[in-house]
Amino acid sequence: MKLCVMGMGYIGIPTAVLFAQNGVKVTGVEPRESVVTRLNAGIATIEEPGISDAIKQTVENGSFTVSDTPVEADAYIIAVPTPFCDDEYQSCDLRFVKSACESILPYVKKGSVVIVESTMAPTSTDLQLAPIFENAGFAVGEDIFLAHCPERVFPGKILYELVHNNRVVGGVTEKCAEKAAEVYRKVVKGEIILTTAKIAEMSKCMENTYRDINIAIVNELAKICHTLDIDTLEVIRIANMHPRVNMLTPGPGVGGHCLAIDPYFIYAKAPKQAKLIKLARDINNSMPEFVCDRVKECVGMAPAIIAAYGVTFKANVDDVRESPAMEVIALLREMGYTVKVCDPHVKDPEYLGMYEAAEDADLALMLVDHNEFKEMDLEKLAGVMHRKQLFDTRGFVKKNPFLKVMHY
Ligand code: SAJ
Repeated sequence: MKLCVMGMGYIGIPTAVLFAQNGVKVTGVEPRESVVTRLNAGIATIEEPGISDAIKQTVENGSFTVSDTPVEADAYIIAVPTPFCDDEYQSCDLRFVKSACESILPYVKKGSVVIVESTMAPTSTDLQLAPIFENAGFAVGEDIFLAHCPERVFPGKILYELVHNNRVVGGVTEKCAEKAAEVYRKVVKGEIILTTAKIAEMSKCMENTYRDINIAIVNELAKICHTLDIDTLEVIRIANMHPRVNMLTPGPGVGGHCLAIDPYFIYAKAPKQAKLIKLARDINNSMPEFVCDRVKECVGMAPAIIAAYGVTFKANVDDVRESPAMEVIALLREMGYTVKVCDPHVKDPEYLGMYEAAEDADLALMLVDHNEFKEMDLEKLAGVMHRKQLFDTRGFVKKNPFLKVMHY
């Protein structure tokens, strides 16, 4: 089988190498020239456990190559970004998905399978993508087979989850779903669930919305507990001892390219009904400001020096998309504070080493729970600080004799 994967990002690359490791000849397609060059040299362009070796091995044995143009293939997997539009509802922007579909039109032949993995608003495949192929003369479900198979892997565990997770395969027709399922059977060990394209779209958006709402409730709890002077993390620890309660962890907000975006895709389709969904988004979006208010309580008005730890949207990744940590840092600077930043996962000439960032600082502010920060020598940290205090928005730093630790 020949496979063409459109989009060499966080999903496209691991998907491509996984198929390449399983006897499929894979061409990755990517417009960014530097990414094409680096991948073809066997060099990883994303941070993800195991990905470097997998790229190197599949490029060296010739099963994975990358190009800036599509090729003729038996199956196409589209894994390009779906940002939100700059409109009132932040609806789903299908620009990149549509242009990927259009760019493969000259190569698609009778019998080709086209699978879109990018997250999309419900009804996008049936109403927006199928017509692209129909208008080019292909009968979808007879000549070509179009399906939406949302990616549901967890950054940090992508290579494992691509194989072991259940896979939802939503066809425009039943035959489309069956044909797309055949493609995934080559690599997936989890259950393959056949359904319609719009159920697949809605279930994917809803999974992330469900998690976003669950994070919103603990973030709201953090605000309530702050007002009432109650220890939030202890409340959650004890509440979670109930057999049917499993509260998540509050943080500086919700980021990444999934939870912070997908709920809007549903909201934009039914704004009058999607009240809770929108409220959860608003609560999570308000967290960076709440963090800044807490910082002001700790150090007083500017000027003061803040050492900010972590800029990524979550721990142990290099991804800063929609990162609330970035927003906190920008807001603190707007408030007049000097913010020194440390993040071992992100290369930036401005970023400092772990203890260097804390020199003369009035507060160490934990925004991401990277492993490096969990292993920090707190005595050494306190030793270089001006005021020995730490505010941990992620709840991982334990009380210690060297500095005062504050949580939500
Ligand atoms: N977060 C909290 N508190 C928590 C858990 C997460 O504040 O208790 C924050 C994180 O710090 C981060 C954001 O939420 O800013 C999202 O992180 P995440 O770890 O919840 O999820 P993602 O975005 O890395 O991956 C999610 C996953 N979806 C679900 O768990 C329902 C993953 O399975 C999906 O494949 C992925 O979205 C996706 O691509 O849609």
